[in-house]
Amino acid sequence: MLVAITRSVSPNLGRCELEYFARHPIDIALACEQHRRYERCLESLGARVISLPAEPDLPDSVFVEDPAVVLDEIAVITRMGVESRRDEAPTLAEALAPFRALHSIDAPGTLEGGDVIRIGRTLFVGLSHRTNAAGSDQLAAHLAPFGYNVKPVPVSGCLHLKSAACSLGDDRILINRAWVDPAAFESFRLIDVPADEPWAANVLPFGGTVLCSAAFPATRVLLDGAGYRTMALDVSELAKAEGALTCSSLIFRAKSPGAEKI
Ligand code: CIR
Repeated sequence: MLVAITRSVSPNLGRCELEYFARHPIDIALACEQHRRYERCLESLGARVISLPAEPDLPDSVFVEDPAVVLDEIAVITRMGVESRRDEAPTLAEALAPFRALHSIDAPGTLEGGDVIRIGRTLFVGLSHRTNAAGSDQLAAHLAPFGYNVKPVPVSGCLHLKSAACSLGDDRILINRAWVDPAAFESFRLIDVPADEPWAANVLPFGGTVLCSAAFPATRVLLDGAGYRTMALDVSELAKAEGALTCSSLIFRAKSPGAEKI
């Protein structure tokens, strides 16, 4: 059974962190509706959605991808690059504890899940404003006993590595080469986002479908043409907070902690 942990939109999402976007008013009721549709979509594709209650004092807490990295064997609770988001971790750790043994990233390390792309036993870790080399090294140390290989990848011009590139669930990667050196992904086939949709690389392959943002129709056409089954979701309000498709869920296979084999 695949589990997707999500968290309802904070009524204070309008006070979110922003790195690259100008602040625009966010329609909270619409953001909640879009988020519920996202959850229903994951359910329809086969996930058991565990929806955590909203955290009014934590504006960015809907973006549950960032405070944790969940592997088949363990989960690593991250130390986020911005102070305002660090209190998101404890309740997420509580939600993950029934499923995985928990490890953590500690100071001076910083790491956000949006900077981590896992493909098989390789984790590409974006070195961004939010994730530093110490965070990446700590992640590598936690995961080495399980046979994972961590490859740090410099990212510039966008929030996270997953703003610049995402796995399409096979041997292909959707990428904006302006923000990440494609040499990092030399053993993969690359699909470039259309020039007029630079923020479109953040897509979520799940349940045989690639979830795309409705704001990027040319990217969807491109992926349809490449043979993917796609589905467009309107995430306009979460996008104003610099969120996209991967950031609002933590998806993993259900399993009790302690069941892992080294
Ligand atoms: C932030 O700046 O942390 C949030 N406003 C957006 C986080 C989006 N996270 C993600 O794409 N993984």
